[in-house]
Amino acid sequence: TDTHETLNFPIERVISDWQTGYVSLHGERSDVKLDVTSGAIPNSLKGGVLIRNGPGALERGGAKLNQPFDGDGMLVRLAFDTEGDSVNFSNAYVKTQGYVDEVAANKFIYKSAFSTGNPAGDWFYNPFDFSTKNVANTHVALLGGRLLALWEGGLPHVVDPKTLQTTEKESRWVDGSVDAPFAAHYKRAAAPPGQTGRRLVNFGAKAGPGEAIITFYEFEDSADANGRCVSKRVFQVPGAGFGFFHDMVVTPSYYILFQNPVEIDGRALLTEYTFGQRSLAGCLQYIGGPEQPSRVLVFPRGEKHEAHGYQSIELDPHFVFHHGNAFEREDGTLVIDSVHWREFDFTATVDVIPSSIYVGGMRSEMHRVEINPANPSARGKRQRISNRCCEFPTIHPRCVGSEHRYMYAAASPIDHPVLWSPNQGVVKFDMETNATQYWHAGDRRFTGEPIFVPSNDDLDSFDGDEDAGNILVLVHDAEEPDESKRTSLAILDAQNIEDGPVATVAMPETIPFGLHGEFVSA
Ligand code: 3ON
Ligand code: FE
Repeated sequence: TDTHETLNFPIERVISDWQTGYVSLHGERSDVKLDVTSGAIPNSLKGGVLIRNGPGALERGGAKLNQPFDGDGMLVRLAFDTEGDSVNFSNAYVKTQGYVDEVAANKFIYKSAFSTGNPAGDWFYNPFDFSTKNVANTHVALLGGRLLALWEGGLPHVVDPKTLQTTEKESRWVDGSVDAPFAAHYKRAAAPPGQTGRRLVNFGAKAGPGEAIITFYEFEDSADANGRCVSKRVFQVPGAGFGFFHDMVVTPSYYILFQNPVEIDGRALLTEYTFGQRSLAGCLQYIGGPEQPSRVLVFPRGEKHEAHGYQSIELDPHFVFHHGNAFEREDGTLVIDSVHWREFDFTATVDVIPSSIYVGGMRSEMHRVEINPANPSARGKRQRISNRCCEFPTIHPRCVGSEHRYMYAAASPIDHPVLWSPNQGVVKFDMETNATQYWHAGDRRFTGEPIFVPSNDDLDSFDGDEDAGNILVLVHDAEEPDESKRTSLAILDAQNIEDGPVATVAMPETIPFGLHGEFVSA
């Protein structure tokens, strides 16, 4: 049987290189002009802006967080010059109350959702404090001319998309429509049948011992609208209280969530969590198995299915954070492409990573699921698309909710059914031919979320190639000797990713590994 050694893959060095991307970038910079390092900026990006969110600070006052999901949200803004080959760089923290207080105190004060150990430094970590610091670190959404900094455990923060200054903490939005918690993964899609315009669709999932309360929102999504909420539906889902709903998919007639087989350890909650020795997420346990399936929850969207409740369809057990897309076939079948983890360990941290984790373990692979909402008692069909482990899937924005041919994701260099490793490139899946392409960023380089930017951004009347566009991805270079200059932006031609970047832009600082962002055209 293969090992990383027989594949000649230096897994130990790759892991230690990868850990060098989990750093902090304190302080803020505005309007740093960057010239292109190689190549030329494609015309369709010119005048556009990329804004990305992610944990910016993993230590404060000498204390460290061992789980990057808890880092305070830091926004990076890259504005492409309207004509030339330069890019304007800014970065700023979301001014959450927790960030403001902790910067002033120069130490961690609040409990965070994932980190184990004791970042506040006392033996007891805020006993009987059941609140969790809203770090606003997961994603951004431009809506009604404002930027939302999103985190799925609470309310969004409102930020000025040009200056990155926070204008409103924990906002219920301009029309008061938003309740906590408000998820970090929305979709932009066409309005449901019979209605016009485009929508930003999001959800919120309130956890609890008996049930989850799940709310779906639709906001007007056009440049001239203020982003008001035009639809809000609330569902009670018994037994789904800790299903860990991170991302969603939407089709013309449905909102779709995957309920993960996760339960809360009640004893740990009452003892260690209550007395401040364990995080809330640290009390969660993956319990997938023959008797504990995953579930697809299918909720009605639009008028067509108004009278029906939701459906819950079993799938073989796995854990999902991110979906690529979903669509409805003519015969009523629903198809959902997502990254499925074999399992998920909520106590995992980046401090200690044994290379054995990259032999089987928590590997994350692209899967296609097919279910029939007319026959909800039948377990859905689940098929693996590729052995190449990946995360952060994305598609052309015009395909959201309809059939897509191409998908892109950050991916491992190893294409193997058992062995895997951190993401060092970008994979492109062709769902029609089942072919995949992979761009390798470099043996000591690591890729974050790829963002697809179509060369034609008219989403309503479009007949061009689905892969006509560029992929923007931040790359961390562990080999760069200047520790403050390890990040660059790579721009790929989505039709030829294997050819490597058509342009690269070196960043003025090392940007810690981040989460999600979006590109807004001129
Ligand atoms: O019962 C719930 C428990 C809980 C932990 C209640 C809850 C909803 C408040 C909650 C909070 C969940 C949160 C705040 C989740 C935040 C997740 C987050 C910030 C990031 C997730 C990232 C996921 C992935 C897959 C990252 C992958 C990274 C790489 C592949 C980079 O190498
Ligand atoms: Fe995410």
